[in-house]
Amino acid sequence: MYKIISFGLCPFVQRSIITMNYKNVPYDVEYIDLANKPDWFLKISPMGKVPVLQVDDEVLFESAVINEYIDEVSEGSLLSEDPLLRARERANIELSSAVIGSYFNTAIAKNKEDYIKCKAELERNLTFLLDKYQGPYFKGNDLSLVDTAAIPGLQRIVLTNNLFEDLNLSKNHKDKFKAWLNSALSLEAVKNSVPSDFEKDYKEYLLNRESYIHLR
Ligand SMILES: N[C@@H](CCC(=O)N[C@@H](CS)C(=O)NCC(=O)O)C(=O)O
Repeated sequence: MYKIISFGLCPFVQRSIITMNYKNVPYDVEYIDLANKPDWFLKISPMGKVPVLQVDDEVLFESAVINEYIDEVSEGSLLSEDPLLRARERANIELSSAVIGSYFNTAIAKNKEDYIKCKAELERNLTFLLDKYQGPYFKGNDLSLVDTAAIPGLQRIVLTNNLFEDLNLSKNHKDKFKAWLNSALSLEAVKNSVPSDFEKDYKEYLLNRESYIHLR
């Protein structure tokens, strides 16, 4: 049985949970407090970050790598067979990480100037990603590792005080965003990928950061 070391609000952990849920791979979860990392965790996590996946005596880190591993050891594949398509999917997984990073910087920016700067970066990252969205999932009818990597970021953007409304994206891109998120949120694998009080806890966590988007 796999064991994933988790922090309930972490989007990168959620990526791997979605992948394991979707591929029916059984796992245990152990939550840790990132503000007070236990010694045993620091000994196994090279960068002190979650997720970490324990596979017997081995430890895997980095959500994108964990997801590819899970995909490879389970039935079917969430990456294309064609090398060029597969490379493009991996590139878009990386872009999804940039979306999460620029989103988070926007959500926690302390002043208007930083907020606008980070938001512009988020808009740029999202525009590139949404340009390639086919619908209902990223590459069409089949869910892929791009979806499992991107969904946690999309979900958090709409949970953040007026941020989605504030995004300077075309109507077409906003429609694609909503369509993608709706398809994702209808999946059991996604519904069961966060702890039960996730929305409330996440909003509270952001509010406590006293960021520009909450105080303006
Ligand atoms: N690139 C990593 C990012 C993981 C990450 O940033 N995790 C955050 C929580 S969401 C973390 O563990 N932060 C702890 C720290 O930096 O001290 C991945 O995809 O797994």
